[in-house]
Amino acid sequence: LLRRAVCPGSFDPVTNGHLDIIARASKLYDVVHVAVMINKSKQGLFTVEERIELLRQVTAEYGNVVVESHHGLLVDFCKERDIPAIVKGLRAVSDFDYELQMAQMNNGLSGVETLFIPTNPTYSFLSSSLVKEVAAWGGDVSHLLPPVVLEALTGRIAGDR
Ligand code: COD
Repeated sequence: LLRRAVCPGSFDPVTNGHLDIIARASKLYDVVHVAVMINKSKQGLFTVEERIELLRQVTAEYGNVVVESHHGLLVDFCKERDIPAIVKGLRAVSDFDYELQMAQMNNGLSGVETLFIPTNPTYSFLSSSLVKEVAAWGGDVSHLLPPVVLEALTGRIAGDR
């Protein structure tokens, strides 16, 4: 029996912070599903297909990571694939309230468990939205993103101007 977990998120785009959690989860489980959750009310900078493509490129080296998208509830994604565990990174106390709420809701809905990995302190301030904002104003974010993601982000911002 393969032990499976899911790392869900928006990944718009994937950062070194996300990648740190995915890499650590990939050492604990046989298969890690990365789920790009589709949120119709939140238009991203990257399309879901672009986010998946970037995630596939930067997770290829781990060998046991599968990247997929899902439109709907995370618990249904888990049920369809027999995934008993959600793995998430916890950055700071500010993440905790909302993460606890979601963990309890998801457990109540289907019995799925949520496990938290403490963020690498190097990335504790890092989020996709801050990276996009800093990059849009010409700030250096090269130490916060994998090279292919930096290239895609720089290209997208130049195209928007
Ligand atoms: N360091 C470590 N981990 C990080 C970092 C960092 N710097 N940044 C993000 N992470 C981790 C966190 O665990 C985070 O939860 C995850 O990566 C994804 O981050 P984002 O910003 O890409 O994604 P979010 O926060 O928008 O994701 C929210 C979900 C899409 C997971 C959530 O809304 C969801 O499950 N939606 C599906 C619909 C559903 O089931 N709703 C009911 C929920 S109870």
